[in-house]
Amino acid sequence: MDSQPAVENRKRVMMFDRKNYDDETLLSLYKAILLPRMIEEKMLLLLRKGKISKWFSGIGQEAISVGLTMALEKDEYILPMHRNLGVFTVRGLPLDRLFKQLQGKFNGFSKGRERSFHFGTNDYHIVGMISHLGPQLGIADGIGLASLLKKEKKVTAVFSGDGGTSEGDFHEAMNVAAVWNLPVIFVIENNAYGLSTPVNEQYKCEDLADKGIGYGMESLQIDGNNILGVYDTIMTYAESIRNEPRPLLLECKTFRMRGHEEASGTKYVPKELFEEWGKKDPVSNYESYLIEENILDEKKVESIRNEFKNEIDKALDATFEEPEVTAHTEDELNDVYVPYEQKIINPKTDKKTNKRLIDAISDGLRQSMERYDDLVIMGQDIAEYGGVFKITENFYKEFGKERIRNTPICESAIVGAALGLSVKGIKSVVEMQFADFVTSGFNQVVNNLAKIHYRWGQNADVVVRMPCGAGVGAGPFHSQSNEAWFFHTPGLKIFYPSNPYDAKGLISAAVEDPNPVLFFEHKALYRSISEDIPDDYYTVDSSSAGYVSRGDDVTIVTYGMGVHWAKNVLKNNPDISADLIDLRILLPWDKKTVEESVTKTGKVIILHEDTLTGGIGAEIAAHISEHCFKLLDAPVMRSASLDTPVPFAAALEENFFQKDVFERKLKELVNF
Ligand SMILES: Cc1ncc(C[n+]2csc(CCOP(=O)(O)OP(=O)(O)O)c2C)c(N)n1
Repeated sequence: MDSQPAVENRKRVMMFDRKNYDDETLLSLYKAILLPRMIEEKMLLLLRKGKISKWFSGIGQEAISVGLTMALEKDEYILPMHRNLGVFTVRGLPLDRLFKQLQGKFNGFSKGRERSFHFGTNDYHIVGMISHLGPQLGIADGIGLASLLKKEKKVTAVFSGDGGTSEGDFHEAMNVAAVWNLPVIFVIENNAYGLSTPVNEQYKCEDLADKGIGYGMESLQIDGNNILGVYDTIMTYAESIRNEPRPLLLECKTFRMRGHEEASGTKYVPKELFEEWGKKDPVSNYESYLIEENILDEKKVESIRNEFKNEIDKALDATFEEPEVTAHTEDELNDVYVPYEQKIINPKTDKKTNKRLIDAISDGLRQSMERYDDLVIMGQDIAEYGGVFKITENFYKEFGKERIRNTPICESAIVGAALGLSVKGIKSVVEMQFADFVTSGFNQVVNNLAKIHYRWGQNADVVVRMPCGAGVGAGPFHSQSNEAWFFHTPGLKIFYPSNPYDAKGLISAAVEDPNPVLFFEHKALYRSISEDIPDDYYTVDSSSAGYVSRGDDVTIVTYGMGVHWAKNVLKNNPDISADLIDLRILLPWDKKTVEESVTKTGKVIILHEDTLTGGIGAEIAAHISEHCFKLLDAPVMRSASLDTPVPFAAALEENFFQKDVFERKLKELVNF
C-alpha cells in the first residue's frame, strides 16, 4: 500500500447552506455519513489483518451516496455501484446481514454466491450492479418506465463512475430515458480516475454534465463532497421529476481517496491531489460545520461514534461467528431458475383457423397482451409499422403505444429495461428485429437476465423474440442460427417451435414463464407453413420434446427448420422407419424423451441448421454417448451446416446447409 495523507483535517474549507432544513435533518445527515465512513475504516483495518479479502473504498465520496439516499423516498429504487456503501447503510440494511454479504456468508443477501455489493434487495429497493458497470443504467430505465406505467410518481436513481460513462450502455440508457421521458436521475460520481485512467484519457468534453445536452436532457454539475448540497439538489429535483417525469444527469465532482481497490495502490495519483481533496473531506468538513452551528459538540460526536463502533463490532462478531458457507449441489442447481410449475392451458373451444407460423405467433402475443393487462412489448418499429415482419401489426391500436413501444436502436438498454420492468413485477417481450442483433444486447442477456435469480433471487420475467435462420438470401448478418450462444448459459430458457400450433402455444407459455426465455422463430417458416390451430388462448408443454413421427430403425433429434428437412428426407425414403423428435425446447432440453427413443432404436443422428462445431448437437451427442453407450448399435452422428458464416448468394447458402450430407449420413447410420 502507498502511504496516503490522513484525512483528519478539522479546519473547514467547504461552505454549507442549510436553507430551511431543521437541526434534526442536519444531524441525521451527519449520522448517515459517519456510519459508512466508520465501517470503511474498520474494514480497512480488517483488510490489513487479512480478515477480509477485497475492498473498493468510497472514502471521500460518501456525501453522494448518503445525500442522495437520504433525499429519496424509501420505496424509490436506487441502483448503486461498487463505492456506494452509503446507499446500503442509509436504506437500513441490518449491518450483520450486510457484513455477511460482504464476507460471502450464507446469510448475506446472495447465499454466498456474489461478492461485495453485487446484489440487490427488493425489501430495500436496491438493485445491485454486475461487474460490467454500465448495464445498470438500462435497468434503471425499466424501473423508471414501470413507475410511469403504474402512474406512481416515483424517481429512480442510478450511479455511474466517470469511467463507466464511456461505455455504450451509458449512451443507450441516457438516450432511451430522454426519448421516453423517464423519471431517472443518472448520477455520475466523477472521482477523477477510472482505475488508473485519469479523466483526460477517458473523455474529451469539458464536463461530463455537458453530455446531457446531446441527449436533450437537463444536466448539472455539483460538488459531490458537500452533503447538504447533494441532499438539497436531489430533494429539489426528485420532487420536480415525480410531478413532471423526465431524466436528469447529475455530475458530482469528488475524488477517490484510496486505490481503485485496496491492493492496487495509488502510485499514479499525484500526492498534491490527495492533499487538496483531503482538505475537502465530506465528513470532517460537515462535522466542523455542525459544531460551529451548535448542532454538534465534541461530546456528542464521541457518543455517536461509540454507539456506531459498538454496532459495527457486534455485527462483525456475528459475521465472523457464522461458519463459512457449505455447498449443496442440489440447492445450487435449484436456484438457477425461479421455481415455476407450468399449468398447461387448453383452448376453451374446438374452434380452429388455418394459420401460418407468423400468424400463430402474432395470435399468441395478442392473446397474451389481453391476458396480462400490463404486459409490454418493446422493439424497433413495432408500433405503427407493425415490426419488420408485421407480427405486431395494428397492436398499437388495440393496446396503445405505452404497451407496444417503439424503441430507439438500443438493444442493450432495452433488454436492461425489460429486466427493470421485471423488478417492478411487469412482464415484457422484447423483439429483436433479427436474432443476429442480439449481439448488441448480449451482455444483458447472458449476464443480467440469465444470472440474476441465482445471484440474489430476482427473476427476469422477460421473453426475447429472435427471428432467426437462413434460406432467405439475407447474408451473414440477417441469417444466423445463434441458439448455441445461449444454450451454454445457465439461467436462460430457449424455446424453438417448428410449427404453427407449437408457435402459438409456446409464445404464450414463454410469456407465462417468469424466467427469461429466448424465443426463436425461423423466418423461412413464417409464411411457408400453415395448419389449423385453436382460436382460443392455450399453452403448450414447455418441458418436453414432441414426436413428429415414430419408427424403429433410427432416432432423428432436431428442431426448427431441421424438422422440415428431416420430414422431407423421410418422405423420400419411405423404407426408413425413424423416430423423428422435435426438441421444441432447447434449454433445458428433454433428455428423457431422447433417451427413451435411443433405447428403442440404438441409433441416433442429430440435425440442426446451426453450424456444426460447438452446436447443440455436440452436447446432445455427448450426453447420449455418455449415458446410453451400451444401448448404441452405431456411433452417434451429427449433421449441421458448414462451419462458415452464412453466405448470401443462393447457391452458396444452399451449400452451407449441407442437406444432402444429412440424407447420406442417415442412410449410412441405418445401414451401419
Ligand atoms: C466492461 C468492463 N470493463 C472493465 C472493467 C474493469 N473495471 C472495473 S472498475 C473499473 C474502473 C471504473 O471506473 P469508474 O467508472 O470511474 O468508477 P470508479 O471505480 O472510479 O468508482 C474498471 C476498468 C469492468 N468491470 N467492466
